[in-house]
Amino acid sequence: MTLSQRLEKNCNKLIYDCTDEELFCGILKTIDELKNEIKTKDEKKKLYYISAEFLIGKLMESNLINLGVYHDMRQILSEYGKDLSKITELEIEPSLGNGGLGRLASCFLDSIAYTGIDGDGVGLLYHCGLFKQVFKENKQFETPNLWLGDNTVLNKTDISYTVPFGDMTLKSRLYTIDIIGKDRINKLNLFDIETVDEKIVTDDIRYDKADIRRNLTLFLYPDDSDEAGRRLRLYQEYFMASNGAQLIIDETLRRGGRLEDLADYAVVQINDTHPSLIIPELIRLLCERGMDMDTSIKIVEKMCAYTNHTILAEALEKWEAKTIQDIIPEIYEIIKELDARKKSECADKSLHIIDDNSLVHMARMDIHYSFSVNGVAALHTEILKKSELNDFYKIYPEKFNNKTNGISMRRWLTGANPRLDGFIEELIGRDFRNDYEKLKSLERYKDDNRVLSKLLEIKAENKADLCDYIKEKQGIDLDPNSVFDVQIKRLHEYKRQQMNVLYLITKYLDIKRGILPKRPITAIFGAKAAPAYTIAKDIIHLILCIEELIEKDKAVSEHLRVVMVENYNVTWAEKIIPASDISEQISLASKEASGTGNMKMMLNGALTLGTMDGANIEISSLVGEDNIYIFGKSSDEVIECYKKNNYKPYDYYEKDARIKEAVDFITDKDILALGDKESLTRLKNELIKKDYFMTFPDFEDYYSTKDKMLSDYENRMGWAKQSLVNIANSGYFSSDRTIREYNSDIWRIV
Ligand code: 26V
Repeated sequence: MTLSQRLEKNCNKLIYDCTDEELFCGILKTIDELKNEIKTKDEKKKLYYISAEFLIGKLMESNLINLGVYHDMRQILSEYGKDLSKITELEIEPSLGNGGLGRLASCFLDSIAYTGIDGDGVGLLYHCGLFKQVFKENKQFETPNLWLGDNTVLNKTDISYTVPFGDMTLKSRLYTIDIIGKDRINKLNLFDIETVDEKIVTDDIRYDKADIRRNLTLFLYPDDSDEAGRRLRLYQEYFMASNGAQLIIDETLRRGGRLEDLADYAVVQINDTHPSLIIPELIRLLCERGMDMDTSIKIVEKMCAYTNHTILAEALEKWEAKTIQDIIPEIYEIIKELDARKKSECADKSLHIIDDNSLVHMARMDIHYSFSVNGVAALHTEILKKSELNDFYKIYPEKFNNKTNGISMRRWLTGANPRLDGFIEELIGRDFRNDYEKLKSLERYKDDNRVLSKLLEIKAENKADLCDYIKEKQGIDLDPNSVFDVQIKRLHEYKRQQMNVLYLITKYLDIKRGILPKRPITAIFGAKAAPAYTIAKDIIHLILCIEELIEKDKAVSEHLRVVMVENYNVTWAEKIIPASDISEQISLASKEASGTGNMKMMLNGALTLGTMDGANIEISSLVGEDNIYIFGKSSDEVIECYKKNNYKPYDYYEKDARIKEAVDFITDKDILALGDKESLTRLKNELIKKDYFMTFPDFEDYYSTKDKMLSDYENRMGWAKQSLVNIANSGYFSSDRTIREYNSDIWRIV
């Protein structure tokens, strides 16, 4: 049966006569049928990728791509005047993730399945997931994102485990999502409890944080600014770890493995510290089944590998011993034993799992009891080895390794940018999809004006599409001929959205004075702030106030627009990234572990404006300094500066007229007329008095580098050439490459 006949059969109607809804259902059925034709082979050893978040995005398109029928499906539909992108609009994006860590986990699941590795994801099924962001009065508000509905991608299983807490026992239910590869189907295992109750949540996401039976799997990262929130998080983390551990043991036994050989059957990749309790939980379960403590520990050490995703101290999890003792007493006893063993070996207190203040350091437990510890980009791993985790590196040098992050090229090129994907195929054939390093051969076109013009044309079309989409979603008219300057990522002070805003204020004031940019600029932001992160919310408030100020000022808005998209998510990213010209990667050097948006925009032909941080460093060495715009202090300088502890933002504010003018404008009467005085004043004072992430010292360099970039943009063919070099060198960032490295160095699954 041809694909077209199959689709027609599954729609029960001629394609031509189908509505988009009918086609949506027909395509789902077609995907199911094709999937069922794939025979998945179980290997002896299996990978479990355990993570608090999976930012999976919509699945229909990527499923079609991995099944190898995406291009045909688009073609068939277009022959009947239908548009696949319109049909996929109907799919609801799952809300199971927050940012880079969760998106990475999803790109990894895609590559694990696609490269043929036997490996599943393990996580929680959050009913409201991450909150939905709503803008009112130029501020972020949070509402529950009830994404589940009558969701079609989730399969309910009959698998259920009991999870023993100190005060109660909870029963889980396993749901799965199929992760479709080329010739195997893996699973994302998501655990839930049946007693969870969405009705306890108010519109502004308040609920009884102590009612664990009803709230356990409602939200990802519940607000932990109070004790009840922190306790809930620990309940979640243990629930995830225990279910994961029970699943691993069950599946091993089902495959004929013995518990003594568990490490030959299962390897666990711990994605940051949220799932770390799987270490003591596996030990507990092995002991419960009659194994002695020494043997269980030896087995678990051989099974677990830990990935660190951040060096920000506040993000490295620490739990009060008494909280663990109270909520999961059996686990606490095991952690105490694990700690005692290391205390007897190492005097150095920085290596102790439980410190003198009775805080349990999760990352320390991971490092002691895993066989592999990896960072996510070259600089990040070096910083871990040289400073943050140096004491551990000294005793376990063999455990440390780097795995530079990657992205699913199928989602971020083929799915998100079919125009560019198709053009690349025209130029170099389709073989690059089996090995993305082959994109390199595009470089032979770098002086070919026809190719360069076509690249500019594709970008222009993508920008026009984005304008239509933003118009439809937010009612805003943007100029597709302007430069699209994009910063899309979680809102955090270290990522320095505030520096971008200060630049935009400077441009605004220049325009007011009659100094006009050569071409209009459209600054696009997408970001959610953690609900209790006040300064991050203040930054969003400032961005939205400036957006409104400019929108109302015709004289300025012809030259400069600011737009913050509401509820930034994977779907937004898929629309924005192919339309981006400038990729803002401006974190304070040493703070961004890797970044992955930087890779996605590079692949889609944007040029990076960035600091020497995270994977920007690898991007820079791949494209060469002529094809990237680097500014700012180096990580060594920044680390030195923190050591000296003598940075005084006020000195910069006083001495640099541009900084002073921009910062003062935050509380200018025109802004105050649109915003909240308390919030804006707090932000201004934070910058002048603290500026912990050193915006001011990098500002002048940022300002002039960005201006240089805007002026280079006017040399359209020169820009297109730089863009082509970026695309051609992005193959290294395929997550297929990253996963092959994980497999050959860590997992070793055949
Ligand atoms: C930490 C916390 C701390 C408490 C509030 C909620 C919360 C949520 C997540 C996290 C972990 C943050 C770690 C993270 O997302 N790291 C990012 O990982 C990406 C993938 O490796 C990497 O590209 C980014 O640079 C890094 O920031």
